Amino acid sequence: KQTGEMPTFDVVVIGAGIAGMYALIRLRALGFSVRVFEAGTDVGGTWYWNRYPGARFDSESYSYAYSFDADLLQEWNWSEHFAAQPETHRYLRHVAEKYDLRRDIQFNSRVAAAEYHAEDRSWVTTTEDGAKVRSQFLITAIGILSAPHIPAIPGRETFKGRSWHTSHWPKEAVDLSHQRVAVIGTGATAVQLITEISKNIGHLTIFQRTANYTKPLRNQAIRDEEQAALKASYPEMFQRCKQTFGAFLHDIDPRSIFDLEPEARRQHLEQLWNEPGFGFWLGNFLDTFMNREAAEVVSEFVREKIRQRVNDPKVAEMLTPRDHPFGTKRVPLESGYYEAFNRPNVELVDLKKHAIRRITQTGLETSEKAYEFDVIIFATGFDAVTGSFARMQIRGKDGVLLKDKWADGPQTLFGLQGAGFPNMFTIVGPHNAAAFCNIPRCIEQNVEWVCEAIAHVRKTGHRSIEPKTDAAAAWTEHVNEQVEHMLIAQTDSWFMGSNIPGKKRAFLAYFGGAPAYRQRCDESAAKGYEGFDIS
Ligand code: NA7
Repeated sequence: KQTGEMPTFDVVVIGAGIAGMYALIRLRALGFSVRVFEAGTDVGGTWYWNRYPGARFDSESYSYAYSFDADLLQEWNWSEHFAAQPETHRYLRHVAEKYDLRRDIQFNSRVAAAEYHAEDRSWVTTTEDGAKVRSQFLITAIGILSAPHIPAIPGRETFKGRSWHTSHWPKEAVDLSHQRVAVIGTGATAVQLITEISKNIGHLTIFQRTANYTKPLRNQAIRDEEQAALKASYPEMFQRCKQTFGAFLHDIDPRSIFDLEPEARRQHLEQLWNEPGFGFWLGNFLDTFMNREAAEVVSEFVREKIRQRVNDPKVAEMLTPRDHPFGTKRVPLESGYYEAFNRPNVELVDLKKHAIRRITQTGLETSEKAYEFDVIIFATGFDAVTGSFARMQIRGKDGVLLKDKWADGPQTLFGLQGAGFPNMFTIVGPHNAAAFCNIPRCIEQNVEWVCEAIAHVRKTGHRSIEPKTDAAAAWTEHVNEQVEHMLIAQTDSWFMGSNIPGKKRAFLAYFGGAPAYRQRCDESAAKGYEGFDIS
């Protein structure tokens, strides 16, 4: 449809990752006209951008796939229990083809701005090339880790070698086999990356600010006989994911770690340690998330494991985390990370001892010495959850900028809508269960809820929906209350927004668990969208 010169749709979706793709599928099925804008050249979102060597699932592949289409589940064979990025991207491309999604997606189109027009209760979305479209509803499907963070180190622009952030890995093959390479950061991304590139590299220097607790991934190929059993188990598996705290196959153990005698405790931790995936973190005792003494037992267990794997005691000590309790930052899963530090051409620098001073034409200087590099890789994470919103000019009622509204921390109802931003929905937005979630499970729930809400507004002859101010305030308070007693709130991380200099420290996720979250969303819908103004 055309309004003057401006193309008009029922719904504009920003982002063609897992969330945007599913939103498109659902909205089409409900009969809405949709335009999706995607900054990249292909579908896939996180799995399109993060193509660095070693990028791979930490969720079991089969538990991560879309669950809404039984045929799709049966026709797709995952090759490994924790698939690597190229396979996941291939899977998402397959879904795009199966549902012929590309015809409604405009690629190479980063959204610069979106503005609410109260007079006709519509949104006008502007892409970076200046093109505008109008829609009644706007759905952001921009992910939680999609605004790369590169620290403002002086001199960065003077570096004569090559340099990039892990989420912008060059598309052409990169040969590091004779290069002097720096990696800055030791988070989940760096742990995967370092393990992989250290296998064939000239010289690798890793700049670590905070040592991390990690856990062996224990990945394996899926055998043919397993494949059939997995496929047969899908209904029960997704049912289980609906019941667990983070929608993973693992669930938090409600007991206290001190319910077990030391020997039994040790055996239990060993057993969790030997399991594949996130069980050691998200299947651990509840009090390890809340109680320092409980967390210390687990922290010490992991420290011991690290020491056993690193040959040089000095390096082992540097890699041993002490600044925060286990599990309060996202736990990276690894497949040979520590062995990388036993290689003669891999060096670890402790930035807590010698901070980075500046980047030079030929490398990097710390307070101790100068290093020369051909390549500097920033594995320095993301301005999480709210960062991607802040990079767009989103204006709601009365021209209020979303970035300003959320300057002291986000205010939303269920992480799905902000007060003052009618008809705009935020899939996996701030204060949503998604950040601790096996994310496609939470994405499916979010998308289904939002699409139903939009259909409801239409069906009942209304034009707009937005959270009541007091309902959004109450949700924000509930979110903060939930996390107050958790150790996570006392550690600096992207969950708390405290990985970004100058960003207001505020919890960005929801720690009440995915089942409780879903229940709250469903109850609201059942009561005619309680907490929302529909007009
Ligand atoms: P993370 O987990 O935020 O890790 C970023 C890393 O970069 C971390 O080690 C940071 O150290 C380090 N960092 C950040 N800024 C600096 C500066 N200025 N100097 C030195 N080091 C710095 O991001 P990832 O990409 O690894 O993982 C993000 C998510 O992707 C992860 O949670 C998974 O869900 C997938 P710090 O710990 O802050 O001292």
